[in-house]
Amino acid sequence: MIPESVRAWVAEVAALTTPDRIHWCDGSEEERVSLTAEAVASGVLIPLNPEKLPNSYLHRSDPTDVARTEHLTFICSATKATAGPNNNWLAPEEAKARLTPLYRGAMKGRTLYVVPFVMGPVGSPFSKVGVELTDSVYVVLNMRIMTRMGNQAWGQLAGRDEFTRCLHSLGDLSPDRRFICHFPEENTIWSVGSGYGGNALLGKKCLALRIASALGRDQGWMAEHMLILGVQNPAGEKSYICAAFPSACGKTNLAMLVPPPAMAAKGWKVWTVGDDIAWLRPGPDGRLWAVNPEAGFFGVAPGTSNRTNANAIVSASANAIFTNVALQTDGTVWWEGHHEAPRPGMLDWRGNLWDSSSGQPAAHPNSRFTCPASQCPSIADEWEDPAGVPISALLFGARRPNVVPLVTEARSWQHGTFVAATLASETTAAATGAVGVLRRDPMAMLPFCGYNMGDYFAHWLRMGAAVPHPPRIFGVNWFRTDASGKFLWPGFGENLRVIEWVLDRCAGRGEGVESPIGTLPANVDFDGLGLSAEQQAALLAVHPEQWLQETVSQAEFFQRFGDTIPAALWAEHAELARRCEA
Ligand code: GTP
Ligand code: SPV
Ligand code: MN
Repeated sequence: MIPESVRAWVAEVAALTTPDRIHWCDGSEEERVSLTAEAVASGVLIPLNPEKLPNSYLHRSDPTDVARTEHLTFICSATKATAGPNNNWLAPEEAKARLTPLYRGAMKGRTLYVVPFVMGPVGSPFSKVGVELTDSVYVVLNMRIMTRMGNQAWGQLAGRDEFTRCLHSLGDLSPDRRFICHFPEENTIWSVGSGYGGNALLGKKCLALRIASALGRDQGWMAEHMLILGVQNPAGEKSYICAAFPSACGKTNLAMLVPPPAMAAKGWKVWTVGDDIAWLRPGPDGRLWAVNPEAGFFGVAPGTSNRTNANAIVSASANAIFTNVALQTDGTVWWEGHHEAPRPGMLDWRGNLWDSSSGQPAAHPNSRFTCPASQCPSIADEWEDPAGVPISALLFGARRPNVVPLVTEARSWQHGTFVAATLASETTAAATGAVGVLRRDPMAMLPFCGYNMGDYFAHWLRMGAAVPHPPRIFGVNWFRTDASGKFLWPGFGENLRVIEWVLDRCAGRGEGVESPIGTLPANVDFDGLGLSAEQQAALLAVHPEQWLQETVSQAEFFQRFGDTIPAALWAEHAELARRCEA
């Protein structure tokens, strides 16, 4: 069942990395038990309270290895132009010359785990197979949750040679010897020097976004940094939407939205299909259909509570791996924004006694929980449907303290592509580097697009033209603040009020008011939120002079991409400036 090409590659990697032993993962429960015991014995995992968090563990990563490292992430395509200004680029031969010495002997004293996995439902012709070779048992146990891992992947391959070769070693964990390299032309990923999240769980950002985006360009589909949500209105009409927000800007939370009591009482229902990645392709009905290629959640812990995201709390209440959270004395976990109170004796994410007066967070701001999607109380029955779900609307949102209103609808697919291509957000702790700096993050894909973003925008325009009934496109912003820096919008469950208007627009209902940047809602249901008339107006305000300023920074961003920016997007840019001046 295992292709000869896999055996040959494993032998080649073993000769280079010289592990003490090789373990071929089968994905079985016995294997999970024995690998977990191994991880506990070596201190990689700390068992948590078996009554309160059954079968769950804490992992503390190296303190210098706590987030994706975009400056150490490379696209190694044949030419720099195909990688584009949005990516770091290395020539494939040069990347291999640099990384090979870092892999040489790197697995001495360690086990080489062979981790076969499927992204997407098993048996679906659209799913993709990867094989990750890694020396991290933490990576294996996370991949077991995040993907369909084990022998089923060999079945999915059915003897074919079509799989992504994912090579990973912790190396010495030094940021000076850390590289995350993608070879789209060889369907290969090489990662070394990090054990964290998107740097090391290679099925996620590396395969399902960077490699997949390039495949989608060639094959007529799209790999996007989007959640997938099912919504049923009181009339019983069920619709699906996707939403792209940059890292740590609210996808998991929107995906698990709990309708506020007043809307639940009217009959609103919400289901989760995916929380981070969507693969979209044209369906036979001329709409775009979305599949969640993942099998689990790798969610941001801070801010997650019974009040903000009860579904995530339940999802991660068993069979979970927590990374870099704080540890309470009773073997439960804690982070900033948790609904429980921190108790004396709590250990911080590094394992030191936490001093609440230190001003230091107890959990790392990018601490995370990994848990199976099947445990989510709001998971949709159809979440593993190989055909996916038909998408009515695409939302693009980010952290914008000012300028961007709560919601606007784009005038067309082309205008919506422009809105998405000019998305900007304050940076977060999900990647190393400064936090709170405004940067352009088109489609929330700046760190994840595996090729030149100008060509990616062209692909978006082509996809819209290829689909007779494309989703409507909306811009949203949950993060607008008042003069004192306080969020104007309550967010979380209340975001369903915005979605109500979005779905009304998709159904041809929903009153709108034209503005220079798109259609604003004539009325959002603000009832019961305690917002003053000024606050309501501030949430929806569009100031043409601020948007004229935006067009300057949009132009600067587009200019970096030279003539790869489609003329249609420059036309939308000119049109925005014209409308602001009018
Ligand atoms: P990645 O997993 O990094 O791709 O992030 P994500 O987009 O899934 O972000 P997530 O939903 O985990 O949210 C990140 C942070 O934003 C958490 O601390 C949330 O509590 C907070 N957040 C999410 N939704 C809202 C909202 O509607 N309003 C406010 N104020 N904060 C929110
Ligand atoms: C993100 O940073 O967007 C994540 C977490 O979803 S990671 O898997 O580390 O990329
Ligand atoms: Mn993400």
